Amino acid sequence: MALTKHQELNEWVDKMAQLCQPDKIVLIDGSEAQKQQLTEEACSTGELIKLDQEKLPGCLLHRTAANDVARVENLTYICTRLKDDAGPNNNWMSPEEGYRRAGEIFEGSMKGRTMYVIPFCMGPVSSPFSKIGVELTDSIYVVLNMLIMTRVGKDVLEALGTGGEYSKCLHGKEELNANKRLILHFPEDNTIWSVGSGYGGNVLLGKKCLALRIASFLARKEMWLAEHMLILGIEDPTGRIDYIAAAFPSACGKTNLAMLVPPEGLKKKGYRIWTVGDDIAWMRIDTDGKLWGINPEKGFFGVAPGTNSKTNPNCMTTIKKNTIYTNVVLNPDGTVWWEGCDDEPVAEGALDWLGQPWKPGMKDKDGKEILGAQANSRFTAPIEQCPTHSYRLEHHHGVNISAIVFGGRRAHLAPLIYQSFDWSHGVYVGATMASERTAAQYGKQGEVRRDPMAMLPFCGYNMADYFEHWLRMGVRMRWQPKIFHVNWFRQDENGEYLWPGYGENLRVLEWILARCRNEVEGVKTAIGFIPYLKDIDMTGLDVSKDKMKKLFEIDPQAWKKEAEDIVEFFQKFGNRMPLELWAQHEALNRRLDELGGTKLKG
Ligand code: GTP
Ligand code: SPV
Ligand code: MN
Repeated sequence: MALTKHQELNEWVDKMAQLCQPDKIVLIDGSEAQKQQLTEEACSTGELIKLDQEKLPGCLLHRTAANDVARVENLTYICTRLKDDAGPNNNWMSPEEGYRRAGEIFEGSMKGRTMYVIPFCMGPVSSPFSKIGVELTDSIYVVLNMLIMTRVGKDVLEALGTGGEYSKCLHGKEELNANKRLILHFPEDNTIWSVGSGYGGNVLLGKKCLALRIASFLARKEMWLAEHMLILGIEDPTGRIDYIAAAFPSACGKTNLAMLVPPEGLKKKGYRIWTVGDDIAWMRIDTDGKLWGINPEKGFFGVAPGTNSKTNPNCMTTIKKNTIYTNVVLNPDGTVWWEGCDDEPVAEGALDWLGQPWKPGMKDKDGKEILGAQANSRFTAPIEQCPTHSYRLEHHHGVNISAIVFGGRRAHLAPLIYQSFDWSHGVYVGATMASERTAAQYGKQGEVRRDPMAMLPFCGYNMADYFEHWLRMGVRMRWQPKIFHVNWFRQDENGEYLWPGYGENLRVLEWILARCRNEVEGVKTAIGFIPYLKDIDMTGLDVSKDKMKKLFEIDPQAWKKEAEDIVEFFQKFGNRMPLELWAQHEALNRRLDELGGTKLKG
């Protein structure tokens, strides 16, 4: 019997099966029974470990290979016909070379294994926002993660019909050998080939590969935006909800902000937070001329270390059941542990993320503390388990976005918050973002790198064209969201964070909303508007005036230096770089000369 009613899809699956030579092909139907059966199978082979089913019902643990713990930007390629279309922001290979090189690795790689066929939808099934993909994989871990992260199964095939369009996604674990690892995107063919990895963003192909790299390419053609952004709603006591979309680089606070709990001091104001998404936003201009966004995912693939009941209580509730943990510590009682969770580590009998006996305080031969959980260890959990999940998650055109917030991890330079002067300047602020590298990707941790709109690793085409696209989107909107920049990570001279962050960030969001509603004035500085101190509600929070001054300090010398770094970055794009952004750059330099640094005002 044919696999599906979609003839061309069946033929593609056959062709890929001929290449990979699996023993069996199994269609994933989204049913609970099939999920249970696959879970049992993976537990019997050790691919997954069942956790204590009373304390953590439906929860599983997975350990990746030791060399396979994060996205691999150096092995990630955009395979367009023309190298320039991939741009200096991407690694490039010609499509021929890509198919040939990966094809050699895929060849016969599924012998003795099963190939699972996962029809999935990014966004509510049948929404005009949504895109369908089909992922072929030989990993049950991938199947079970995709069941949490995306909409999978029969109704997706139904929506696809006999000839609908879909992204062709092929994944194979092969030997999990870093020398045989490639993450390839063929945007002109709507195709993704990923081989040799079993880790998150490399293999859950609906996520970064489709929903950002391929989708950003499609979004430019179709005039919408596919962004590395959380979306959250803030409801005030009158029932008005304003939605904010925010782009921070990997492991820089999207999940935390998306699930924010109002701090004690602001509780009596009666805000309610609604979580729409924590990683990806797809946004379109609707007939009302406003920007509307959906979260194309339906689960979280979030960072474990540092997650606890103080920093993110909603998240802790979310991950108590039906959650897959990756690369955390296994306690002897079948529960899990990670650095910065609620509990003390157990003294005896725990296994670290590699499955080795581990005790707190253990040191390696250089005297460095051995982490129990991998620094980029994660949890996969359904969004509907989040106490604050938005009731509009299934709404086919999402929520109206009032503000766009960019932000990075900057120990120095960037103030707590500033607002761009207008849309074009806001695009410049996004395009000139920079952040310190985190454990979410291989590379030197802590090094500041330019990461425009938090999309450097995820833009599926030449970023100069992407900036142009952002500028054009602004022109097409009748009501443009206001654009802001935040930095929760500024430090004092002792390396201590100046701002307490997490729930307290609501105080900054309040100012953002007040600005969107034209309720407060801003102080004009060289880089944008900053708040009058009186307009940030500090009830119940003790941050000294001196610290506040440091948080808002704008050092013209340091900014001049930053401006030079920006020139170097922009120049990489040659004459493809929009002139508008060069004009914005000159304007910044001029303002730095004229206005100098900050004068903090009451
Ligand atoms: P990806 O899933 O990789 O895209 O990351 P993300 O942006 O969702 O990052 P996440 O919210 O998981 O935060 C990553 C790290 O930043 C965690 O260790 C958090 O504890 C820390 N963090 C988040 N918000 C704040 C904050 O406001 N202040 C400080 N100091 N740390 C924060
Ligand atoms: C990120 O690195 O930005 C993530 C995790 O959200 S991954 O899915 O691995 O890309
Ligand atoms: Mn991310």
